[in-house]
Amino acid sequence: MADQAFVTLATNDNYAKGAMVLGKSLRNHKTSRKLVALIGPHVTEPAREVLRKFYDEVRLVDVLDSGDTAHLALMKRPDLGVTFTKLHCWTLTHYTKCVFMDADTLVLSNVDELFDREELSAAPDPGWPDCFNSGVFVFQPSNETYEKLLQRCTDNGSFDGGDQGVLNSFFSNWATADIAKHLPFIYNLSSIAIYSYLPAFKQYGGDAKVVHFLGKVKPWNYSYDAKTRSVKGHSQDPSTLHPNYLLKWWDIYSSVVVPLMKAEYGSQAFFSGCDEPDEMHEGMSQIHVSTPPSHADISSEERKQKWEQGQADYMGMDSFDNIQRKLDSFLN
Ligand SMILES: [Mn+2]
Repeated sequence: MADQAFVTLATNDNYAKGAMVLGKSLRNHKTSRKLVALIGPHVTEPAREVLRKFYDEVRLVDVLDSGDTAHLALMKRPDLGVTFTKLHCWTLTHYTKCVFMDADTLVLSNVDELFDREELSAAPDPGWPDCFNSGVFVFQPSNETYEKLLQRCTDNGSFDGGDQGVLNSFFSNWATADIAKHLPFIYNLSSIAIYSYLPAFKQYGGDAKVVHFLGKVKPWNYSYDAKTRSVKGHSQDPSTLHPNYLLKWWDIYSSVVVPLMKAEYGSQAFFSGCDEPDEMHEGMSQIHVSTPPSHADISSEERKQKWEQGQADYMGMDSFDNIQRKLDSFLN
């Protein structure tokens, strides 16, 4: 199985957090395949280091620096930068077959059986089911396919501005040609579907194997109360109906990813998104988090100590605005 891999993509540190949780969820469910993370140049060194703990291969894709077809394509279509980065997965020719998974997906059980499928297998998109959703798909790395995809991109662009449009135009007979290439929806379940067809979700949702956090608000945009183990501020989101997926994501993130990120950042500040007041007294976990504003009256010595322990009060006293004001007062 060394010639097959799950592949994901992180273009910044937020998506890197998603990739870490995805990687950990694949490991938790004991995949026998390799794990590959493609990263963009904006992913910082500490995040790369933590990604390496979950992924067998962390590969930098710098389209601007590649000097090849992708670079030329980007010159003509600068709007499609992230898309070109994603298409790069076809160049992983040291694998015979791969499953691409977006960094905003989460695996709920072992999904190695996906490798029984052929290129291009994917699940229907909930918005337009004759299109496949490009958050999870089976593909076969090939430089020839890669070049053709880029060519298509440069000539025709993308009808939706992203990789899903490009891939659906390229694999245009997906809807009708071969039902074996239609992955069951439980391999790419989005919360949008919970919204639009609740009875079906109640009937089949329990079989879900992969959750896709589709839409603008991603799991890492919320914050989490580690003390009560609850995700905060998601009342406007459809996932309120079944917030346990979001909770599952935060469970892995807060217990496994945050401690590794803290260790990697060292004395540098890392904003985890976890609130955990009074952790010193309760001894609940090793997660070091921002001090809640209610602690605003601590002495400056105490505050300095907290800052040095990586417990800066990002939302309050140590917020960027306050730091800037301080800097301005020195400069003026
Ligand atoms: Mn996605």
